[in-house]
Amino acid sequence: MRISRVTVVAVAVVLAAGAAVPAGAQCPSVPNGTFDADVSGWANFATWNGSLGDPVGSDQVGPVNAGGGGFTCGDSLSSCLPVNAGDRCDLTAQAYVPAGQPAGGSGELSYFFYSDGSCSSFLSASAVATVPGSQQGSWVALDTGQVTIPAGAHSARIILNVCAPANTSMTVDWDNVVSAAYRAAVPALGPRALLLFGALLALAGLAALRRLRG
Ligand SMILES: [Ca+2]
Repeated sequence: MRISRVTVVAVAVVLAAGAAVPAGAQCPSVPNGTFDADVSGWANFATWNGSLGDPVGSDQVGPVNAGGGGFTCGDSLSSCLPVNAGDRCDLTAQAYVPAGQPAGGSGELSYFFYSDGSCSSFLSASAVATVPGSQQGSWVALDTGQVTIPAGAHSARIILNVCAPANTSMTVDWDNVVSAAYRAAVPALGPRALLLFGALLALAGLAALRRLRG
């Protein structure tokens, strides 16, 4: 049985699409990222809020009180999570800044990495996704984008950070914290690319027909 050029092209397209999605990595698994009933797995500035969430149940971080000394931050820390250096991960969450918060404050989402296995020896912090204090009254999706677990890292914490400008108080609610393998967005084909792709398939089909008629 002869394999037509159309089949070869179709198989190549399927293989190329598959290659755009990287193999899964073992990313730190978020403890209780939906805060359905409590904030178990989280410590420090971590108070369960049963009246706010998406759906209800969130981690209220704050109030962080800054005195005259300047910008002050407080963290809600996840429990210590094992990581594998080189894995590519992506950290996402939703943040809610209640009305009346200082516009100059912020909520920040990131990983902290440690060189030991028990989150004792700080190594580095990942890229940070930020909600500004001025974006109040709605749930805002935050995404760190691709984070490569750094060489030498053996454990990590997820950090829900809230920062207040001098002489203010800042609170941010958090929900749906997810840590997962990073998946590159596969670019959608535009109308022109689709037309070109269709024309190429048609040409390949015609060539195959001519060969069959011999
Ligand atoms: Ca929730």
